[in-house]
Amino acid sequence: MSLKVGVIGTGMIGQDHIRRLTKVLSGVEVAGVADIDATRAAAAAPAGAEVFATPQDLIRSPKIEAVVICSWGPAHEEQLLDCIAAGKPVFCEKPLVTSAEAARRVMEAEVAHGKRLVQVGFMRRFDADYRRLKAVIDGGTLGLPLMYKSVHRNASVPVGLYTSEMPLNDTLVHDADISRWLLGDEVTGVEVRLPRRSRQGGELRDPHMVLLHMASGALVDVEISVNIAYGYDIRGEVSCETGIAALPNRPATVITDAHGIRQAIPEDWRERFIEAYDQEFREWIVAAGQGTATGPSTWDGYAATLVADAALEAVASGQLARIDMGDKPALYGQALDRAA
Ligand code: NAD
Ligand code: ISE
Repeated sequence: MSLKVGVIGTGMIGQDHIRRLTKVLSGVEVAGVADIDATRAAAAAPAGAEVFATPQDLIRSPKIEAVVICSWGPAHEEQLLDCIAAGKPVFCEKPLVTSAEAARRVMEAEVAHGKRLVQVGFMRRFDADYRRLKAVIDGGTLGLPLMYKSVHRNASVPVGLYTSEMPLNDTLVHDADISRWLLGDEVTGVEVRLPRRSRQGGELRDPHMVLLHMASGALVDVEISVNIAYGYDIRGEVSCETGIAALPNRPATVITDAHGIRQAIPEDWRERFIEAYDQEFREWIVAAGQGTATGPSTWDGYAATLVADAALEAVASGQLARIDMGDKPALYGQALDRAA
């Protein structure tokens, strides 16, 4: 039996997820699509899939058992609330929503429903290199993690569509989530420093140097560069009490020619995280088939939203912006170990 899925938002990542749901993964079928751009939805619809007039029609259709949201961040709240009201498991691309209040509304609805329905698209947690790195930290052989360095470089971002807030409320959310997950910790404060502006992005505020203060006292420094030109470069290194654990360089064919000896760098997130996206959907399909969700939760999406809000506040004030997450609903499990 295949899980019948409806995809909302058929832009860049929506099309890539439709490709993996139809051509790569098994046990799933894209039975419907919807987009405010009906022409784009029709062009992206796989053979046999219904093109729904609105996301609400798709969510409520008896043909659709589970939903994948790939629309713009500001549209996520309403679509998530509709999925929860319909009792349908939903995979929602990051950011979960675009304000802390919206995240709390989604959490309240899911808690009232009584069982997890939402998985957030923090795909790094499904990447084999990050999983091996976490296993080393959790194994404890290097002692406690003290500092983490997260480097997040994009070759370029869409001109005009990607604004100066987005390095913090669209891109940093991945580093915030992976830091919490890797270190088993919570973010309690954020500082941001603005280095010399890159001329690559015109007026765009880029790059950013972000410092996350963790509840354990560990510190995370994050470089966000979104117009670095040479490629999509993601790095991570954890400094512990008696050693260092780092992500490896991605294996790539070594080319030797008149320009020297070199290895290709991924162009963008689609290439760098291709296996991680596949794996996050494998695990989602299993959970959704059982009427629930696994992996990054609404609570995790809320945490990343608070970090984004605090980072924007820190840019404006030049000061440390503090975060108070409030109590964690029992639905989302115990407080993180090292966050106590
Ligand atoms: P995009 O602009 O290429 O596509 C977004 C699509 O959503 C468009 O086709 C647009 O018409 C549609 N849309 C907007 N509002 C809608 C609404 N109310 N109802 C239905 N459709 C609507 O953007 P994208 O790059 O595909 O990003 C989509 C989402 O995925 C964003 O939240 C983004 O942050 C996230 N994303 C995640 C990753 C990742 O690595 N996990 C990578 C890229 C994008
Ligand atoms: C994009 O939306 C993503 O989520 C990518 O993973 C990230 O690297 C990029 O900066 C975002 O704009």
